[in-house]
Amino acid sequence: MSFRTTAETAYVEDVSPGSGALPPRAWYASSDATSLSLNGRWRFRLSRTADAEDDSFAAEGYDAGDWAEVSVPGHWVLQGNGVLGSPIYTNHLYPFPVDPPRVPTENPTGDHLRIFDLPADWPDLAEGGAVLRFDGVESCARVWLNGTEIGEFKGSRLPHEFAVGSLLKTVDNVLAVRVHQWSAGSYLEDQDQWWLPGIFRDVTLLHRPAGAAADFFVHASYDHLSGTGTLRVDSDVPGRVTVPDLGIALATGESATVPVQPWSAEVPRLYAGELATEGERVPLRIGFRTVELSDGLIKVNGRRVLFKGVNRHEWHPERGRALDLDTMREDVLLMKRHNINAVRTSHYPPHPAFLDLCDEYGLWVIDECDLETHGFTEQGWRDNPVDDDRWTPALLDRASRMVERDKNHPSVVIWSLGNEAGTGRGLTAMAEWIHDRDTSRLVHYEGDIDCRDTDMYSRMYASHAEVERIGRHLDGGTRRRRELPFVLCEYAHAMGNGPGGLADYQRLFEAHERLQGAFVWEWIDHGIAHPELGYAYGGDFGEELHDGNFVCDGLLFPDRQPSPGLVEFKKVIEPVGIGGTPGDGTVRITNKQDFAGLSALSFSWSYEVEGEPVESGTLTVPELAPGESAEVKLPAPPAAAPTGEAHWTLRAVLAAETPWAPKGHIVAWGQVLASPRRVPSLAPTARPVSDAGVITLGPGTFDARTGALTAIGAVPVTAPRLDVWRATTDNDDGAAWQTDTRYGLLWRQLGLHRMRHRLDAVEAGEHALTVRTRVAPAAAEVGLSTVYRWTSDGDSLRLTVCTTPEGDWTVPLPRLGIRFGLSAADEVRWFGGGPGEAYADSRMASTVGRWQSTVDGMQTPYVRPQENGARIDVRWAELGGLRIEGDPEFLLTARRWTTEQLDAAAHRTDLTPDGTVWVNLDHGQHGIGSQSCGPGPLPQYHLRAEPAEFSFVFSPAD
Ligand code: IPT
Repeated sequence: MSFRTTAETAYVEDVSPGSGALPPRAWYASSDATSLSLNGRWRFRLSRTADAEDDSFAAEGYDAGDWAEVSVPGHWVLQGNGVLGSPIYTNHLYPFPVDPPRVPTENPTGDHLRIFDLPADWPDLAEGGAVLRFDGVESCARVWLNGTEIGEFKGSRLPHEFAVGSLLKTVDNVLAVRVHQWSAGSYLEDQDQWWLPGIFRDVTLLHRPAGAAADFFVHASYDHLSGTGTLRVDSDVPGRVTVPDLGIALATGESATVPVQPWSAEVPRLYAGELATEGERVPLRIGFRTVELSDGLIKVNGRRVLFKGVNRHEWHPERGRALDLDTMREDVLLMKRHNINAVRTSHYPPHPAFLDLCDEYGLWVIDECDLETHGFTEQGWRDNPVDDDRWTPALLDRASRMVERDKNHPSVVIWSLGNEAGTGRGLTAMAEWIHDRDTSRLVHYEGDIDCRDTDMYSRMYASHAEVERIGRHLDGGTRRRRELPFVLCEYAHAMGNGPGGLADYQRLFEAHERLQGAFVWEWIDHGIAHPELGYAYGGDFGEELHDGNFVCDGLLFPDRQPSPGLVEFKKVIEPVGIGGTPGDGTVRITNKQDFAGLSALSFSWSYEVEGEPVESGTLTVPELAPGESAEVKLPAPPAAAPTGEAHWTLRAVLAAETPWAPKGHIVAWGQVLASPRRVPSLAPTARPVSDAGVITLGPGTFDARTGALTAIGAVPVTAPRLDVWRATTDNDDGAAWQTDTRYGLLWRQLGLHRMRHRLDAVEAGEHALTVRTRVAPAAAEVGLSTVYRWTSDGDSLRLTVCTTPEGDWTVPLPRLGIRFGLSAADEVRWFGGGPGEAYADSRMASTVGRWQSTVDGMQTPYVRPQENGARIDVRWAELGGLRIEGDPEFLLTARRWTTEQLDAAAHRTDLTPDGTVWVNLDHGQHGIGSQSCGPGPLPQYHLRAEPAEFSFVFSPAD
């Protein structure tokens, strides 16, 4: 038996973009033309192959009464509880044999049926035409209306329109859409995400009155020297353009120059206007801005801009890429509230409404085409469609569908050809077409290392050192490239705990003007809500090939709760710098924005002793132009302040409500030490007393044979002992292709997760109990000679830990500290860094203060469990009836399971309380870095195996 493509289904494997669709044009919502949304419940039938069923279902009168139903927009694999197939996650591997343009015979095919009547207000069918618009269908669709085939198309995240006026009826219209999961188009859509077939964006029927606007291009530039804007609207159908606020009234094709306020991401001034053609009025939202390459820099309105960006995939944990407006708005609000000013729409044009929000709230956008052929890297890019002329029409079709749809958005400042598609003639053709069609924006593509086709040098995951070389123009490369500005289109891989190293990158971007910023990979974890697993990731649906939790690498958890990475990012990219030198009575305020002054902000100070506010007031900050700084005098410390460690906490908050956050929203902050900490002292006066196998020392009770602490006062404890292991993070484990040292693997090879504790001596001395041990893994010569020295003043108990590495340590330690167990603990209070987790290279957002949480509240819900939740710089903490003071400050972690259980868990639902609260007090932890896709922690954040001494004072809490 042989399988073959029948003539009926040949279009599926045809490299062409399709047939029957109208030419691409601007996407807009008419003021007066009627439209009908065809979103809602559709009849649905799934077949295993493209040709299993004939097209009789498209005929009028077909009875689909026994079919299933799905929601449109939607992906059928997310709607049938597994009955309608399931999602597949691969990063770059094609989940089918690579034999372009052929696709597997097993090609899940969803027949969709929708019967509809025209609404009562639909104009007479004889007047004007009608257009049927699909905003997104993955990956290939064939469409019939009332039994007549109207076309087929590919290009999943791009709009396709069909003229259907002559086919419409008043009632009982039958819209039939056959969607194939795999098509030739799939080869162009190998983005790192779930493969999710379906009609996942809106389906709309648009009335097109006679004389309606068709396509139009709003050109609105800004001359920063004269302060004027020039408007010209080119329209296929002539008409009049009015902008009442500017007194503009002119014909299409004509231009007017008037004084305007420019549009920027910081101050997104939009002017309401209208295009009126004979048959239709179209609302315009005009933002005047000029994007140019000048002096080797990307300039907007004459100024260098710095992108503080994220890569945004469209994601919802239940609905996949079928996003509603509220979810899109939530993304934009969360971005604005976290100081983000730019988005790369990785790796396809988003739902068009998202760009309206970017215009309105203010975000710079790199609009990226729906193109990735990453899987060809497996064969050295041989047969890559972007270097094969047969595919060029499909590439040009994609480029034009993006540009034509989105060209009227002021927020879009850069077009991107796509992602990870190698290089080739097809990409060059796309770049040429785009440059020619739209001279008012720049072109981006990362894979073009020589920048032949692009207007900027772009890279992903380059190390700090390399980025610095690029910033200093020491990176070599072609002459063309050397003259171009630089962006990191992806960096700081936000998978699991992390990213670390953000602040070190930001310093470089602020120091070198060629470095125009960067886009964190990525915005949100693509976890799929799952009844047993919490959130599913690759492999959880039994996929043959998959890339595990590499799909959960965002700054937001799947439910859109900000992860610590986002909180860190907000701090690192804050638009106002606030810092000072301890003790000099001033604070330095820097306006780090590109356009705006400080008038939207108000500043305050708070004087805090031991984290408790003593007095607060407003700080008068002079108006500062972008880039300017001033030293601002702090008030005298409050006379009545109690003694103790004190800080000035300075905040910049919104002076008034904005469209994206309420008045008082904290935009930026800083702390200045006012009076240093005094470390706990304890006079060792108590003596160890030995009796019946038990040693007591002050409030401490010990096993006399092992020297193990068993209780502090009335609080039973599982004895503290040295701990060097952490449940490796995704960044510790690193990506398989990483050539740099992947410490997570080396640690495990060395056996740091199975350290043995050898007891050498228990010595009860005059004023101390000393326990000598050696902590080491089987099969290795390395070890840590570790001495626990206990002293007491009768009320409190001090533990001093002294460790000395032995042997040849060639790796840093994951952590260095002690772990002990409490039989009960819930509330946790501490003075130190908070409120959230922080590590050596992800600690900018940690504020010194008095914090309170619970053991459960201290867990960070990474989709794949791993080390999390450490609070840094803790001076003292109270939990489980104990007060613990550190000398020096320590990292605090408390959880209801052991590190070993955390390490073994694949999903959060694998974690169950084991009856003990396990507390880690760390002298240090290894940095976090970004090695799940980028560089590891910088050397200064490595936790070297070195002699160390640290201590804790334990007392029963009052
Ligand atoms: C880079 C991709 O562009 C992006 O889609 C995503 O896969 C990211 O990596 C990792 O999460 S490609 C890089 C691995 C070379």
